[in-house]
Amino acid sequence: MASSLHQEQERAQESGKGNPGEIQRYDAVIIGAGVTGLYSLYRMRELGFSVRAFDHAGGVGGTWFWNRYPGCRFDSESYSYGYSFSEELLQEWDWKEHYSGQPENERYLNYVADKFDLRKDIQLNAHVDSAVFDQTENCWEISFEDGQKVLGQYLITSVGSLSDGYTPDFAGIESFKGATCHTSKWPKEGMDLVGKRVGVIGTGATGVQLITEIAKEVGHLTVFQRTANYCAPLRNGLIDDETQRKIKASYPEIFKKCSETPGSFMHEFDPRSAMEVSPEERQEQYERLWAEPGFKKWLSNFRDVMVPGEANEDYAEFVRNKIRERVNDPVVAEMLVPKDHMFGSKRLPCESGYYEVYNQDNVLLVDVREAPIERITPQGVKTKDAEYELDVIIFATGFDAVTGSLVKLDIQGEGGQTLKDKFANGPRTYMGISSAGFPNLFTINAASVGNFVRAAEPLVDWVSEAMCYVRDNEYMRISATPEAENAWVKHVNEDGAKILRTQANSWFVGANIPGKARALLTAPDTAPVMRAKRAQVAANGYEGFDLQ
Ligand code: NA7
Repeated sequence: MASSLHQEQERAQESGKGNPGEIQRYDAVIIGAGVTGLYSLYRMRELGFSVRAFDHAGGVGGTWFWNRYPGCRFDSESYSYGYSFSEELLQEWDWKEHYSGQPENERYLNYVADKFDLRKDIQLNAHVDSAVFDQTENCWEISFEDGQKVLGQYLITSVGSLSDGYTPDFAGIESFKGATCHTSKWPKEGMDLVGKRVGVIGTGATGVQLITEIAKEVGHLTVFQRTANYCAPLRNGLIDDETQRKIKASYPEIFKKCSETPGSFMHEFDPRSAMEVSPEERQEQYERLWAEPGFKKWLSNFRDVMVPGEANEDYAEFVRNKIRERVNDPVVAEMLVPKDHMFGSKRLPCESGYYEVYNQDNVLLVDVREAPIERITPQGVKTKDAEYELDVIIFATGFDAVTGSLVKLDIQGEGGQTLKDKFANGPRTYMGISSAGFPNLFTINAASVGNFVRAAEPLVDWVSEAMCYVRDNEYMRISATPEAENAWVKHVNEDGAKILRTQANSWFVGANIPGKARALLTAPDTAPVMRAKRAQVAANGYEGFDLQ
């Protein structure tokens, strides 16, 4: 009898659903089974915590599950993006391309889930309704749309930084007779665009990848551009056997290099100033790096190319001229040349033939800053100047970044305060990871910046070690103190104002979402500085945290 009850409980634990009416309790409940959630699950389980991850998707992979639009791929080197925690995984997995595409990236994350037997602790198709902190039990009660509830001493939000797709509230959107789709909800079965009249709204990193790819098959393409971007050639390629061997032999060096650079990419700045060298030498370096793949063009360039000032503008003009060279019609070329923001103040898309698309006869570029979109009609898109008839409208209009997915979880801390209210004027955290009044909540998605997995792994390690510290010292809860939080918010606002990422209207500062408070959504510090700060905090007995 006892043993059958035990087996029943084990089965219930395994299915994760528990017996009817029973609430399962875990040390940590992880929301999200993307790159950060998968690693959080692995790491925390290794450290002996009972953990369960939940994701609203029907599969693992997060970003790489949802963003299956044509052309979606890395623009960090594939081998710098993968997990580093398992040497066996590193040696087993062959990246096929230098900048791997979504199907391969999704396959990789599924491979990881299988290899480390993560699926048994993951529940998919699980839509969180709310997460409420119970002050007497020191735990979170997480409720799901289907009525399921679970308890977790810790709540780990691995919900991604760019996961809450944003579609502008255009008038008449429901009246459109054709098909519509946001790029981050691209259907698994794909969309039939062959020979169709397709409109794409948005020319950020997503739009640039998508437009280049679908221009090969659509009947006619209309691109609605509000802001021209600085884009640079990706120069992707297949990885041959010899290179594969070299990559596998040099993972320690690759990861060491990434750990030393500001954004955790494998490119180091040239310590010289662009303005210190002769114009010829400067031009020679710009051209040489332009011919290289990926982000090297700016992250291995003169150190001041990525800071506001003369060098930044000099390089911006170099990139503008590269754009002009590739577009046949000078009027269209000028429309594609960015003039209203500094190079690097918005995310810099890498492309594979983007500008040549505008030399095709069946492609039309529409400037919707000049003539804004007034409404969507049953036939297509109506701007101030004209109506464009379409069969399909694709919204490549970005994300309510970093805080969007987080506040939608309806997280309620001490005294019933919601994270949504608390973040109404911008995020209020300590190092992006913890917020006063929300004990045992670690907002991993809000603290990761740069080359994603490189930033996420050390962060998850740090959080896991903090959890061990709490356990080993027999505390029950950990949360940021209001003083530490105030100091951090001040630092983000004051030091953030000096960096390139805050100089334009972009998702970095929430300026892409009407009504969202303008505030830097990530740390203003480089990745090595953030790691050092967190290490110092831990070494000082979790300074700035209240432990009870
Ligand atoms: P982004 O970079 O936020 O780009 C969104 C695009 O959509 C951008 O061109 C916007 O123009 C445009 N947009 C947004 N709203 C409108 C309206 N109302 N009318 C016209 N155009 C609009 O999102 P992505 O998905 O491309 O990239 C996000 C990140 O994913 C990227 O940084 C990478 O890290 C991966 P705007 O520039 O605001 O004028």
